[in-house]
Amino acid sequence: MRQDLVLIKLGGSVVTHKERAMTLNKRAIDRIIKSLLNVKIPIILIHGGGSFGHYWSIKYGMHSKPERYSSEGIAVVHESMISLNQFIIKTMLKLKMNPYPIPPYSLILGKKPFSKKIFELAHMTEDKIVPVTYGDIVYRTRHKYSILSGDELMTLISTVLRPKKVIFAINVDGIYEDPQTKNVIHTIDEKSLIKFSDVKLDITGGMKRKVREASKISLAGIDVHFVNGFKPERLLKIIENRETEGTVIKGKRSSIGNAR
Ligand code: IP8
Repeated sequence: MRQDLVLIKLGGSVVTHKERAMTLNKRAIDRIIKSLLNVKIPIILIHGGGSFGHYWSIKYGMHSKPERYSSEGIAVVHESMISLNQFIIKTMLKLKMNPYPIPPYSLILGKKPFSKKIFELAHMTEDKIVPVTYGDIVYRTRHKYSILSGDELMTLISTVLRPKKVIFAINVDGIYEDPQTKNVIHTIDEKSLIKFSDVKLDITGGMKRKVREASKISLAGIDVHFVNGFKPERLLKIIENRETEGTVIKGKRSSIGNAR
């Protein structure tokens, strides 16, 4: 059963100025959060690290592989994410959206999603609370930590909760067919996903990871949308099932009759 829920990730390049260390994009945060006031179904929000978490994790040489990292680095990266999260939470609070920050560390058990806790996020939305979680450096196993990206959190939460809508708000109009022409691909289905991995389409770093996570979500039979976070009206249109600019990765239709 798909839950009457929208899961949105605000990309780090939307909520921060990625090229300037520790710099919020206050205008973008304000516009996108305000637009969410018009959403009629429960929301769970995730945000990325942008020039907060990414800036410091690069400085301290941290990545998604669990390793023994500098304790100082772990503390600094985490604190930077808390301060970015605090700003987003305060913006939402001013608008009476009842945000509730959720440390991502509480949503995993080792490599796996901690389903019981993830289900609780959906329960919290029944009380008109908006759970907000974020990419972060997290404890994995004894002495080992790793970066848990907001993109991975999208997969962990989507596969457990199966939200009606799963949306990545990014800093461009969608997934480009070709970065030169900037032609946006409107629909990606299973077949084109395979082509995607074949030709190793020229999607770099961040975008590659997003597409990888989105394809995992689509394998669970869920459509995944990519939309320009600087154009919040498009995000609303997706939620309202209206046509708009962006990319959708179509959920795989199961031959055994997956409820969609
Ligand atoms: O921006 C990573 O989250 P992302 C957060 O979703 C950190 O990849 C701490 C680098």
